[in-house]
Amino acid sequence: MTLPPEGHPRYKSLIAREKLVEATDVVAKQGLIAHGRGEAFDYLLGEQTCPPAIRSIKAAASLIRVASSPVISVNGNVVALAAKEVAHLSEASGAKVEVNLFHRTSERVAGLTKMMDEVGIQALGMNPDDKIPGLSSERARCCSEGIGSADVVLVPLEDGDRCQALVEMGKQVITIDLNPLSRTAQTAHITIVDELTRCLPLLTDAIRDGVKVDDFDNKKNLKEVLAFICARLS
Ligand code: PTJ
Repeated sequence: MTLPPEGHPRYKSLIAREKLVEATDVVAKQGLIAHGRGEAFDYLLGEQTCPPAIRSIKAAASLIRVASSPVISVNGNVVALAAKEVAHLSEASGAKVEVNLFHRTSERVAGLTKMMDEVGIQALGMNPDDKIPGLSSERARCCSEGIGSADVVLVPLEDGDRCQALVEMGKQVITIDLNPLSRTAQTAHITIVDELTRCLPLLTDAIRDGVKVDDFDNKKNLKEVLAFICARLS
């Protein structure tokens, strides 16, 4: 990995790019485009966890705490950027981890499973025996002991169709997406508009602290994120 100097103003951002570029055997090429889009939105947010995101993190922690079968669905970008943070979240919450890919190949699933293995997590996904209804092709494939039977699914950096399909299956869906306008952000029950590696430790801490939230309005929260961005721009 080509390391930028530590004091570089864009240090974290450059490290994230390097991680993705280094893992191009398991990260989809489209994942690099998705990352660039995320970076643009993070710029607008000031590369910080905004107050509405803090509230959605608490709501997500509260929901995961009461879930009976929570699952963290991971894709190429998520594992390349945040395998350790996902492992910590899984340990704190008891959530299973499943590799569930948009651009699925068995080589990519095997590579990503191995990367999760290296941080101590036995991820599901290698032997899918279930399907997410309403989705065509490979991206519908999932595991019955994972996403198939989950009551709460965390889907960071998800595509809109699959998020919608999970909601239609009756699951409670939490997403992490820097774009508050994306279809996923608008469809999930709880949307954390924050950068993945920045918010996962906050979510893990909130679960460990036993945070409880009684009511949460995702549409209202998304409006607050947009208001936060607008206020920064004006
Ligand atoms: O590994 P695969 O095959 O499952 O493919 C994964 C990608 C990411 C390519 C696939 O899910 C995809 O195409 O996603 P989208 O539809 O481009 O959506 C990704 C969303 O995540 C976009 O709205 C981005 O703004 C957002 N995003 C990108 N990087 C981050 C992010 N959100 C939070 N943190 C990030 N680091």
